[in-house]
Amino acid sequence: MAIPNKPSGELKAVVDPEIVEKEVDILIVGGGMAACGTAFEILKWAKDETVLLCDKAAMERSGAVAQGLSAINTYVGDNTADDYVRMVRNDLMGIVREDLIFDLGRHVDDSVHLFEEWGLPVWKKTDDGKNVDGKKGLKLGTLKEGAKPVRTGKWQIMINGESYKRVVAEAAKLALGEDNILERVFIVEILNDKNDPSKIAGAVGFSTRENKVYVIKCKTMMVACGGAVNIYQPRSVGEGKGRAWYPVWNAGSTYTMALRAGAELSMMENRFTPARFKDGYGPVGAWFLLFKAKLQNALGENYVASDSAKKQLESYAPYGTAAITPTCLRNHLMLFEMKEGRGPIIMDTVSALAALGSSMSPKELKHLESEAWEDFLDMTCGQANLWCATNTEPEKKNSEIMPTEPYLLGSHSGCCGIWCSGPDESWVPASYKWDVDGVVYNRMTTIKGLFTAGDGVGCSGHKFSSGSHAEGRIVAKQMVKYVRNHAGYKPELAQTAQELADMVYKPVKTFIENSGYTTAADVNPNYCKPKGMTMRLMKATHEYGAGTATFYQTNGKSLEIVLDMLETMREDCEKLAAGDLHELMRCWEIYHRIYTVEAHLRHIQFRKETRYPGFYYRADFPEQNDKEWFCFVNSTYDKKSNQWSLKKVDYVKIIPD
Ligand code: SFD
Ligand code: AMP
Repeated sequence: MAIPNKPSGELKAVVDPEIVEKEVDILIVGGGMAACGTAFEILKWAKDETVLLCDKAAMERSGAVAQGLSAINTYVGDNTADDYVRMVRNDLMGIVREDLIFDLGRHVDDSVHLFEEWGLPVWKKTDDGKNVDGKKGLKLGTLKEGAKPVRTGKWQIMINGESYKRVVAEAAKLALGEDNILERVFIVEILNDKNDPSKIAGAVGFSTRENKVYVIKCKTMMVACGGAVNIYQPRSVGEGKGRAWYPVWNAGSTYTMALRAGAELSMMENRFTPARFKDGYGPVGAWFLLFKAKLQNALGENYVASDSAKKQLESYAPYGTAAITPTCLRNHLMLFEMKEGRGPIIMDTVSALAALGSSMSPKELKHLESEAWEDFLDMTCGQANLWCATNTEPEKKNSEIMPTEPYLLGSHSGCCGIWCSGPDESWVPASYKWDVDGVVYNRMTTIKGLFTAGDGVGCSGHKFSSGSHAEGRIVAKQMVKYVRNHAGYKPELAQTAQELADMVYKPVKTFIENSGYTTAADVNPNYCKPKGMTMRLMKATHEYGAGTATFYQTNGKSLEIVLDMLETMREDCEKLAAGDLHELMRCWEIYHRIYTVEAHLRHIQFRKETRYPGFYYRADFPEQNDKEWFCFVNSTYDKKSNQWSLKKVDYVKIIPD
């Protein structure tokens, strides 16, 4: 249940927090789109089983959809699931898990229909081809009844989505029941079974509002804590540093907790470096697809249509020459212009709105302009603020577009994540599915009983908000099946509850024991604060790990240097100190970020080619090398020996071109 905000200030942490022990059958870690899908679905299948959901924040506004969204980017509608696979495969340069993507494509629309049923306003197309927004669109019926959505691209539909997350969370909470939900509980570590470490046995976390540690035993668990943000130096510094495109609160917990539990990761080398409105991080999709805006270089040229761009794209055929240019290659073209000295890149909003408005009445034109603002007010309101602050009226003044710092995620236009079993169907290759005692569990990781969804599932990007929800629902059913098939399993933890609490609260003890040595709490010979560690991490990845400092380039030597720095940072995390509960959360966030970015860079080090030009470049292997690298890269980490192992895994094509 949610705990109200404190009247003022952060709660001081104490050395001996209360320990709360719980035992449930099913644990859901995270409260975002995927977890809300699971929460909504699970009690339909779990009749006698107990379920608990833990979110580090309050579900109404947690995760990537906190600020709302203006579009649902995956709605299959009249398209086919096969075509959805083809689109994702092309966008991600060929190497994807087609079983997972197809499985998602055939289920995703049902979640979108539910969102609309729960009150999410969806734009509609009238019979005479006009766009009407959500409220007016109600008269035209629902998508499920056959009303036509306003398509921006082939897969995306427009919504009035400022309250999207509230709508989805409300349904999730009502279905699961407040008593089965712990908000403001940050999960720190997944716990393997004492007798069989290949199995899941529970998790440990702490409240960010009370001095309490939660030790939770479970038979099965889903980890769905989103992607990883603030692992690279953002372009904005100083007062703007807190800004990012993806949710600043998601700290790679999904990947770090899974890898530390021994789960195999896949394609962690993939990242998403989105092109966004500069400094405000406003998404570009609606501008490209709905408003049909074009980009210009500094010379006012439509560089995307130039001969040099064509030549660039041809060298990455068949993806570069496909009807829709993959997201990374769109970035590559932009970076090419910038490196040639023809930046900055400008989005011509003025011409786009003028062209659309040319056949409109003044009233319709006003509405169009308000849609342009609403796109950001519903999703990234900082961008609308920046427009105000810079006197930008998009019908009068163009805006700059810029590739941002990199993010790690598996649900948007990226595909890093955890290696998961596909569905138990004959067309799914044997290497894509595995069983526990003869039963295959869809979306189970390589650790028995540990599932993931949304940003957590590797090799299957372009799920977006709707697909993440649908995937969470798929996992719900699988977890219930797992629990039923393991009814006799008694999870046992290797550590006592007190040992776990001491581990979680170690930064508090470090602070309390040492803060008296200095007058300034942030400067101390015996500890480091998470803020300092964050700066250290960002500087290292920025300079050596293909951050914006080097136009996203790295090479073998730089990787050696940064990986060495990360090892030292992990050692120094032993000295992290937290004076209050918020800072304790920051300590564990930075710990999660370091492991996650280390996995990312180890994968980049292993893959000796440049698979995603525009997202990152191996300057020492600048080409795409299909002969040697048209395969997945998977990794595991052994926390006892601190050893990483990486390997190639065969790609299997399922859906023909
Ligand atoms: O415009 C812990 N996304 C878009 N999706 C769309 O469908 N349309 C869009 O328009 C999209 N765009 C967009 C998007 C996201 C953002 C931030 C912007 C714009 C500005 C992407 C989707 O939002 C995304 O795909 C899904 O939300 C992913 O779902 P999921 O469940 O994998 O992640 P989450 O929703 O972020 O939730 C994570 C949850 O985990 C919690 N959490 N809980 C406990 N312990 C820990 N250690 C935890 N760490 C994290 C979080 O609190 C949260 O509840 S556009 O750019 O294209
Ligand atoms: P974005 O706002 O960049 O996150 O994009 C939203 C959606 O539009 C995603 O499905 C993108 O793949 C798609 N998209 C964005 N820009 C383009 C473009 N120039 N061409 C084709 N699809 C795009």
